[in-house]
Amino acid sequence: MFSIKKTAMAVGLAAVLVIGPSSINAADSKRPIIIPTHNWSSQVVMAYVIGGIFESIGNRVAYTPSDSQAVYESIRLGDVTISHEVWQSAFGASFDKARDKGGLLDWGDHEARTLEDMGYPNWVAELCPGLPNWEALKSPDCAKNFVTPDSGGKGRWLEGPQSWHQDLMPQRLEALGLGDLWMVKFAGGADALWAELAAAKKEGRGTIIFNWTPNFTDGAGFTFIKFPPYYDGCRPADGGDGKCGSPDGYLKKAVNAKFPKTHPHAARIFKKLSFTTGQIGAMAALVDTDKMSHADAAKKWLADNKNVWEPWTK
Ligand code: TMO
Repeated sequence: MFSIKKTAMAVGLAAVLVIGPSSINAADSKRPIIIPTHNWSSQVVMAYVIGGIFESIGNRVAYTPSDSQAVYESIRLGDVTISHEVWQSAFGASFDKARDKGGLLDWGDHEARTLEDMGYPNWVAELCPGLPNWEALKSPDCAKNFVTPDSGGKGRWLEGPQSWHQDLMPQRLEALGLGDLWMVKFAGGADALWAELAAAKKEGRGTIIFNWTPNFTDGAGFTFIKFPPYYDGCRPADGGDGKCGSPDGYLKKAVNAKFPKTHPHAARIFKKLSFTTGQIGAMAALVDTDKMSHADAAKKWLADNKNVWEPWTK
C-alpha cells in the first residue's frame, strides 16, 4: 500500500517537473489559433499544413494575411499567434526587435537551413564567364547580356517585392561598385520572378533574379551568386559597409508568449515540429510546379506525410 502510494507520488512529482504545473490537465482553449499568411508559396502551404495538424487535435484555426515584417509586432501584441517561417536574411532584424521588446518567444529552428540571394538559371552562366563569383559582374561584356527594356541600358537584377528586404540589394550593388553597370528592379510578387525565369528560358536570354532555398527550384538548375561572405553587422541597416552577401540562415518558429498557456498541446506540437529542405521544397512545388491551390496542396501534403507529422501530436 505504502509503496504504491509512494510510487504514485513519485510519478506525479516527476510529471510536474517534466511538464510543468500549467500544463497538467489543461485543455487547449477553443479560441482560434491565428496563423499568418505571406506572399511566397511554401509559407502559405505550411500555414495550412500546421493549421491542419492543430485541427487534427480538435483546435480551431484562423488564417490572416499579414505583412511579413510587421507580423512579429502583431505576434508580440497577441493579434497573431505564431510564425512558422522566420527567414533570417529577410526578417531576422524585425524578429529580434519584437523579441527584445517582450511578448514574442523564439520557438526553435526548422532542420532546413536557408539562403535568400540573387542568382540565375544555369543556362545563363555562359553569358558571363566567371559566374558564380560576383566579380564576374564587373565586366561590361557580362552586364550587356542582362539589359531589359526597363533597365536604362544597365544589366537588371530582378529583386523580390520590396517588403522582403527594403533597399538591401540596391545598397549592395552600389557598395560593390556595380552601380554603373547594373540596376535593381523590384518584382510585384513572387509569381513575377517565376514568370521571368520562364520567359528568359523561352527567349534564350540572360536573367538574374532573387530566389531562395528551400524552394521548388532546388535541384532544378538554379545557382546563387557567390558574394563576399556575410557577417553580423555587415549590412548598411546594421551599420556596415554593405559589401556582403546573405547569410547561411536559420528558418525559425516564433509564438506569442501566452500561446503555451492558452493552447498547451498545440504549443508542444509546434515546438517539436521541424521541416527539412526537401519537405519545404515539396510544399512550394505543389503550388508553383503542379499549380494546386495552397489549401489543396496542404491537404495532399498532410495525407501523404502522416508518418512525419502524426508523431508530433502524441
Ligand atoms: C522570405 N523569402 C523566402 C521570400 O525570402
